[in-house]
Amino acid sequence: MGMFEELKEIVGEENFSDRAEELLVYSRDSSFFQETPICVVRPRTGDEVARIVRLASEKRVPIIPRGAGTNPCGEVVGRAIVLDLSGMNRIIEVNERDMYAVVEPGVVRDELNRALEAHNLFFPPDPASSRVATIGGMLANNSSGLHAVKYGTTQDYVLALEVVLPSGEVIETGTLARKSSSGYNLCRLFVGSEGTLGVITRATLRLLPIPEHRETVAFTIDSLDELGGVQEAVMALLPAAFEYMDEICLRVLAEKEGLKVGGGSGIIAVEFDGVRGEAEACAERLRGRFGEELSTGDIWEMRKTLVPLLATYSDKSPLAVTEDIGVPVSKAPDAIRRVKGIYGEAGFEVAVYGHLGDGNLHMRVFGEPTPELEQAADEVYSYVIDAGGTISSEHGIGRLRKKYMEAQHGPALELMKRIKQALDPEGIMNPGCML
Ligand code: LAC
Ligand code: ZN
Repeated sequence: MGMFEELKEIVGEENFSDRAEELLVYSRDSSFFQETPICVVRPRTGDEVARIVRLASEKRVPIIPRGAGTNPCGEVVGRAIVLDLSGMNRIIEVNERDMYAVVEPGVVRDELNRALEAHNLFFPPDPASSRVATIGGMLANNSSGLHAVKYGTTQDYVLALEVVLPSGEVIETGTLARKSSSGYNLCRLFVGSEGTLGVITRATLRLLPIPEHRETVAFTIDSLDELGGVQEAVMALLPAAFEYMDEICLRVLAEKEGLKVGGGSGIIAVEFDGVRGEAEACAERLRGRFGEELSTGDIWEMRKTLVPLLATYSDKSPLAVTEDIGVPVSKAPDAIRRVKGIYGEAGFEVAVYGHLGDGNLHMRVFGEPTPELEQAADEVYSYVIDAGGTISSEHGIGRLRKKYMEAQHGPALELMKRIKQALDPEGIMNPGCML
């Protein structure tokens, strides 16, 4: 029997495709990479995943696990069997007393939180793509987003994982206890591994009680020189979200979303949460201190739609190149200046925004992926590494940033390669990604 026939036998005819039009859809993620997969399979159970991976391992055929495909770094694009896990979307258990949920990887982040509302619980990591991003994708990238400044990242909420290893063998790692010092932390190894070490088929996630109140304050700034003072004032109050958007973002939000704003060269949006009186008091401390105060009605909705909105700014595409760099928090204002300077000198316009409370800056460069752009990106990354920062705060390495891994990690990269070799000696799991 040919491999396609065997795959059909595992997942059923309707969950297999090698039709050109479907392969075209799976040939892209949110990056500018494109490659046609060999075929697509949509497993429904962990057992099916294990059988598929075992088959791929026997046949030495590459395999790429995939969620919603929101990754902007070419992480799930390649000549491989694409394993679309979005159909494995059951919430298996919610435990209120012990505050955890057991979920399959295809559960969409916002849908999980909607289901958790009835239990007065929530899963804090909050990527801008939360309406579509899957838990599996978030685990694969250690995603975080808007609330990381107070709540941390996906890895901080993983109690246990079920993983199909590249051989097809299934392991469970972690416990239901809130903390553990037992053995190597394999959960942390698989989180952020971008589908290169195995397939996560089930996750036990730590949850928190929903805060009683959320209070938002947003205002404009007139110049980047104010950012240091703003950061100091906001960080001292332990914000739940702390976002910056530059002048291009401000203009796009005013034009397309009707944000009412008189002027300014950027926007700061801050959220406090917790007991009502305390959250309100924190916001009050910021009011009237900086630029024009903005109506906060849907500022977070606007913020979450920024990436698609930036596509309307120019007739050039808003490219994701150096789009989630991270620097020590206090260096963020300087990093914004440097990034704008580097791209500006190379002749590119760039929109910069991001999670100011984490020192995590996003940017979209308007243009084409030319050698000049790549050179400017090289410069940005080398500045970031020199500043003690990271080439990726939350989106992962994918195929886009592989070439910077050595500069970032030095000899530790060799150890990463040895781990990969130990777990996946045939190199079938998402080859070409990350390492
Ligand atoms: C954001 C995504 C790009 O924060 O991480 O908008
Ligand atoms: Zn982000």
